[in-house]
Amino acid sequence: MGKKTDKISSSTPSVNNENTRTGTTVDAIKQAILDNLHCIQGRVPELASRNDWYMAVAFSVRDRMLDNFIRSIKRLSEPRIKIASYLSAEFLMGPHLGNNLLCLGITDQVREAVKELGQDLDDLLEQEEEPGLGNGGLGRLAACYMDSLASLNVPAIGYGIRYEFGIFDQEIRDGWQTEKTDKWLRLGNPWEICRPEIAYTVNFGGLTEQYQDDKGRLQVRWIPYRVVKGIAYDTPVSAYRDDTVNLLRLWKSEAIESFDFQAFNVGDYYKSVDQKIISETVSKVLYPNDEPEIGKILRLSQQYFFVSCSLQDMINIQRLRGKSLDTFHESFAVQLNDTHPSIAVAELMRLLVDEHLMDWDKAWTITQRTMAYTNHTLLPEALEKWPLPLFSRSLPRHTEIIFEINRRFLDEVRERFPNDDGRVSRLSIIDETGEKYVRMAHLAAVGSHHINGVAALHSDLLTKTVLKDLYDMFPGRFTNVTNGVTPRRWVALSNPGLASLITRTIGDKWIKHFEDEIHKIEPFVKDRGFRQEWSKIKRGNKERLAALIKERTGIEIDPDSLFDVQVKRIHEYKRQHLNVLHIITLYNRIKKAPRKDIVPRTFIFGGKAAPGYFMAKLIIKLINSVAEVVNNDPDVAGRLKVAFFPDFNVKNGHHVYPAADLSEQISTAGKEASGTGNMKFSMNGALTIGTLDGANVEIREEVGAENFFLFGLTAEEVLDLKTKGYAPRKFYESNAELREAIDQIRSGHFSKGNSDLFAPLVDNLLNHDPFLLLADYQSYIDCQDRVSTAYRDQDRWARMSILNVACMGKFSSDRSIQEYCDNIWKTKPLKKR
Ligand code: F58
Repeated sequence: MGKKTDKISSSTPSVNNENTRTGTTVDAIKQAILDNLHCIQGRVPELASRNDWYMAVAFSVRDRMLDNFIRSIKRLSEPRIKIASYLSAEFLMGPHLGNNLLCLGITDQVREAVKELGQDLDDLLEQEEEPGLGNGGLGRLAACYMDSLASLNVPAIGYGIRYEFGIFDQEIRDGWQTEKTDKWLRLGNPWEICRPEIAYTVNFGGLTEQYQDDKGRLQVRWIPYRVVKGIAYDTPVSAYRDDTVNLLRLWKSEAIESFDFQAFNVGDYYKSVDQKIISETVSKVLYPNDEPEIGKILRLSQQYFFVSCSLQDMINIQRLRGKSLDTFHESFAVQLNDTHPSIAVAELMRLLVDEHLMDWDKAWTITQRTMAYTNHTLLPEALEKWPLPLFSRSLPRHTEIIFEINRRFLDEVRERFPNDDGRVSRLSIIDETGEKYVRMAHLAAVGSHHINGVAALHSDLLTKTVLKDLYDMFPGRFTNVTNGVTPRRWVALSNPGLASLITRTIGDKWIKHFEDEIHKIEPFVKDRGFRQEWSKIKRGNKERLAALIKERTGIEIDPDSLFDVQVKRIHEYKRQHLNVLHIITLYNRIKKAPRKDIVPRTFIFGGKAAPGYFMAKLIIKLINSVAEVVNNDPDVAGRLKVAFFPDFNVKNGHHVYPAADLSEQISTAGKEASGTGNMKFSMNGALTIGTLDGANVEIREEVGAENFFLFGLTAEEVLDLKTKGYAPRKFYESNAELREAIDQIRSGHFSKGNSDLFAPLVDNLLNHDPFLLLADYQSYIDCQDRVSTAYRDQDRWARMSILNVACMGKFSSDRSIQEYCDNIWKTKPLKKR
């Protein structure tokens, strides 16, 4: 590393000091770290803890982002720039330090500087507690999109909630999941900037009343029962080797002072403290469920809280631009990440009509031109709806507004489809078929100019199933944007070995222009040396994962075995238990023919279950129970191993995806909206075994049928089978291997003779099997046999692996974001200054 010594002028005030705040030589960075250790952590090196060093390094890196951050924020107030506002209740950003070093291009210098200070950069990277402000795919997608927005120089703000406690930490005790609160802020968060002066008030409860304004017009005033304040916390999100540093603005809830004073003045000190606690509760904790929980008033408060703060913030930016609210939709493209922020439709109406006295029709046009809605699910039970009584108690004014939106909307429906009361009732934003509910997907769809699914199959099925009536009403609004993931974090950062080989082979443009560049490695599939190097890198990644699994679980795994990996939330539709049936089948085959030559496999699972999702937790217990039997049976030693990697999160994902040989994408066709883990695996050279579900369909199209292990019923066949009447027991009775596996689970073979433990799982499979495991079992097993055969030919496997990566260009989130910009937001990248 070149160690140019930039002279430090003693007369330069430190804030403007080129060297310590912005310099990128090893010496400048070293000095910066020491300064921050001294000035921010208040420590001398001899007494500094690892966290002190981590903080000092993180602040030094952040310092180097600030010039561009400040410049990018300033540009947000330029009148003609259209800002993409990504509203999401979840942002699963993952650890920042490594990614920011990568974006700034200073990893080597910082590594050296840290080394000269007696520290190890990898230890400090490990020290970072990741902000787990999301549950899974949806939150991680938002993070990949923030990365791409910055790298494409699109002016953008991500708006969300600064949960004090993110997704719980998972521990495995006696094979069961236990949850521990995620105290991610405990040691401080060096990446955020708190901005107490950027604060908005948010009302809850109370009632509304009419009044006449000074022009004699009838207006509505909301008199709330409670008022809380939202404070902005800003995190910079940097482009890869470019100037844009966008803004992730998360809101923390606090008490408003006036409430304290009110109570204090009448002497009720405790009541004022109560108020503070209640107010702070709003942003306290992320709901850890992967399906919406009906009737949780706090969840509705969270949604309204962050949406209201965000829209008020946008209106404030519009004011700073000196522009009228009449052109709000020209300044902002608001994307609703699922229905969680869909109250934005009613809130923007309220702000425009009640607070800014705009007339209804104009406000509605602006609202519709501003909002767009992304749907992420096909499970009808996952479509969000709020019980009307609860909703109207919290948001009385929004209820009125929604009723008025609905009244006008249903008039349109009646006009388009006369004498079709069934349709009117199905389309109504208010579900009145029994207990009354507010249907959030309907609110979002009615108030948006575009509605998109997240993979081609998903977008198509939406128009035929859960959103069919809305599609019939607004066919022109529906579109598809297939998800993508960022190649920066998911290849360049997490798989440095592979990244370096690719760069040595085709140059480094692939990191920024993945879609156009990555296919250039394809010709090298013919190069034996390249293939060997490719395999060597995978082998190294597998060794490192093996060491980590040993450290975390005590389980020893063989890096020469096929690493067969399924990491994702635990859910019945994702069918981790189908994977388990395959493990048991292989186990039984070996037991029957101990000398049989089989391809050694290591099955690796990871993922969290919603704390209240009994069946998902039982599946975790099943995996661990089968693991215990298989891993300790001398007959299968050296051939089968099963490991459950605890606490799967972004940070752990960095180690898992690059080490996989086989990626399990085995959901029931028609249930997984897209999947994004499937893309991360494939980008890292794992082959996929999967159904024709979500983005698997498009991955297979890209990599070619011959490089993808396909099995199972299609979405259409699934529907067909269910309509005709599905009898899982028939499959059980007619398939000896399947019967044996299920009987073993039932009899207690994997649970020390306890035949009660897995009874709910087995009963469900035999009597209902809503996700068709038994119907797909044989097809899956046969496909897995083909996988094993293919793996025997390591050279062929390497070819397939290379082709997988070469064909992944489409699945860069840069491509997805470009489509959002071109087709939905009509935003343009910032022009260079
Ligand atoms: C996921 N949804 C989809 N929801 O399941 C997955 O197929 C898709 O790839 C991904 O979105 C991105 O589009 C998902 O992760 C949640 O976690 C919600 C959290 C809040 C409650 C409802 C589920």
